[in-house]
Amino acid sequence: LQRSAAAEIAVAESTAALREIESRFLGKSGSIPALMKLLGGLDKDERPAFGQRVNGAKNHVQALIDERAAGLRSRERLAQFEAERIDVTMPGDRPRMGYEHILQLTTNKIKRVLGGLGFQYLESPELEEFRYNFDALNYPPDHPAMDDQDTFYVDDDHVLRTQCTALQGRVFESTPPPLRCFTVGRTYRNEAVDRTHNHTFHQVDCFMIDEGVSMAHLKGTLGVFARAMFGEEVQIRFRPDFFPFVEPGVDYAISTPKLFDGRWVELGGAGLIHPNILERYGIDTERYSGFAFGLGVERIPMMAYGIDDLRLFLENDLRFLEQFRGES
Ligand code: FA5
Repeated sequence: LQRSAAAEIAVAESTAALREIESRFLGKSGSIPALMKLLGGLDKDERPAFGQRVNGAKNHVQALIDERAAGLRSRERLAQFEAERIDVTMPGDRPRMGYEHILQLTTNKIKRVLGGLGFQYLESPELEEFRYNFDALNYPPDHPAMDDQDTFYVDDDHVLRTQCTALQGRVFESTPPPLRCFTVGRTYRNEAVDRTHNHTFHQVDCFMIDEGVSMAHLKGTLGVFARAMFGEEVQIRFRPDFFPFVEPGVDYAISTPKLFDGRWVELGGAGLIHPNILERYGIDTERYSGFAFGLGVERIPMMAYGIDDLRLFLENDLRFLEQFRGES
């Protein structure tokens, strides 16, 4: 019995196998305790010698098991260490880091530049009341821009704003001049989509009302703005244009020698705020005048990076967007 136990213990390959052997030989109903039970049936004088031998076998087997167990444990621990070994020299998996969208970067820059010129940034709703988008801005009742060919109507009184200029009435009705404010955000127009027009795009809209504000202030402000956005060599051209909310009205284009062969690209519209609007909000036109300008945000990175299709900005194709990783 002792020998067969020893043989089994010697080849036990795991702690679990050893435990099984232990219970078979030494456990409650194992073969060595079973021998002990025979003791009662023996002659009195045979008992001590038998008992001693069985005990001796029990201790011997227990010792073999303990010894083997210690060996197996250290082997198993080594195997576990090996399996869990970490190679600290392996290159790590970098977490995928997000980065700001090019339109967000442009918006941040616009905010820095206009904020630096003393203009206050204000939020204004994308789902806008018809009256702020049109009536407050001196549109006559039959103006074609109000046509649902051009404007997304949500109901009779609400539209998706077609221009960020809708901010003006909201400010004028609540805050007296002097004012210097701007907003940046999404605008929507129901128009045919092509490389330079989308149904959803972004605008900056900025205005200032104070004593003695003239076209010179407008040109000066737009000049600083354009140089901050496109660099020192940018040129700006103003031409007369019509918007119901300015008088006189202009559109302005920029040209830089680096891009589009120096061709003029229209950025937006501007002018002096129409006296009708100032009067409507009780602003004294003898004392105050103001300028306003608005422009397409997409036009800025288009010009700065030479992008010829503005639909790319909203398609979320990472091959396009990743090119602006790390820009500021
Ligand atoms: C306006 O929206 C006027 N609110 C601008 C303004 C503000 C004039 C203050 C005077 C005083 P306009 O419709 O031209 O004007 O649009 C201004 C600019 O937005 C355009 O020059 C262009 O850069 C951009 N834009 C207009 N429509 C789209 C479009 N569908 N997709 C992309 N950009 C557009």
